[in-house]
Amino acid sequence: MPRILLLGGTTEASLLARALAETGADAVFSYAGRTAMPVAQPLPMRVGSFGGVEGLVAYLKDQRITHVVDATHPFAAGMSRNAIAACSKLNLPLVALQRPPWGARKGDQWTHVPDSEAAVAALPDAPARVFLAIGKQTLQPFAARPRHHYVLRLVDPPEGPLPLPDAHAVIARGPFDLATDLALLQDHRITHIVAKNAGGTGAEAKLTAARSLGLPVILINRPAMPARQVLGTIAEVMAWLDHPGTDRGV
Ligand code: 3Y8
Ligand code: NAP
Repeated sequence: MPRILLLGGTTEASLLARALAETGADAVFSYAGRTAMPVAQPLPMRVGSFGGVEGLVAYLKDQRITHVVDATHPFAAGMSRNAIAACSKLNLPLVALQRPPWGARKGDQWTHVPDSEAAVAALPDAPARVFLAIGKQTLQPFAARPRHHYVLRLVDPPEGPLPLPDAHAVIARGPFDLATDLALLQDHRITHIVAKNAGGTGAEAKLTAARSLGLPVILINRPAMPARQVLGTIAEVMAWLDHPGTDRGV
């Protein structure tokens, strides 16, 4: 009977948690504890960081974990790299559950950039009204362009002052829908959108709204990841858990 560690924090992780709970799987759902009140899961939860690779190795041993599913966000590169290192060290089967990146459609005005610094450089010189839909961890680079008006969307109210002089924070937790995101872009007279190429459905509404309003989007590419086995659907992960096979995924 496999004992599974599910590294969560995404829509796909929540869907997989439901599938595992329905089959009575022995699994633990892990959050980093990045938000004040993470959504409850139908599995036993642990919240908080592990303490680096060593902490994760100790956890995997202590908890007698036999399989790790990394269903974290494509931008949660630190956690994913640690999972690869720890599973390799313990020779544990690891698989990543990840959604494909978003692709532009005909007529979309998308600019792809490698990181937040390049996203700042891609903003116009003239003052703009920017929907900064990247959360709160990577806002600092935008302080270099204080003349723009920024609308941020955060999960929790900011604890201290934002690093941007002209910014308005919308407090909301996704997944988001088209009506909400259309209203946000129109109400705030947004002229540019900056987003991470997260993929998935939970954050896609702003791109659909931008498309219908003919607004330009600056999209930050995902960080590069070391080689690992990646699956795209819940069904594939469930099958992998039954037969992890020779390819341990690390
Ligand atoms: C703590 C768990 C589920 C998971 C839902 C998905 C969808 C809604 C859209 C916008 C973009 C953003 C942000 C976003 C989305 C889902 C998913 C997703 C983007 C929660 C959650 C945790 C987090 C952490 C949070 C980050 C922030 C990023 C906001 C829960 C709600 C911008 C990413 O305040 C902070 O410090 C927030 C930090 C990491 C990115 C950042 O760098 O600031 N997610 N988001 C997880 C943990 O503790 O382990 O609180 O319930 C989960 C979800 N957020 O179960 O249905 O699957 O992507 N999350 C991005 O994609 O760009 C919002 O506003 O349009
Ligand atoms: P990150 O930068 O890759 O992780 C930094 C550190 O946070 C990790 O090294 C680990 O600490 C801890 N950590 C991250 N995810 C964890 C998890 N699920 N369980 C336990 N510890 C975790 O991660 P992040 O980008 O801050 O993302 C944090 C969480 O938010 C993840 O669950 C991710 O899925 C979710 N999320 C992130 C984004 C995003 O844009 N980054 C978007 C949506 C959801 P130790 O090394 O000390 O163990």
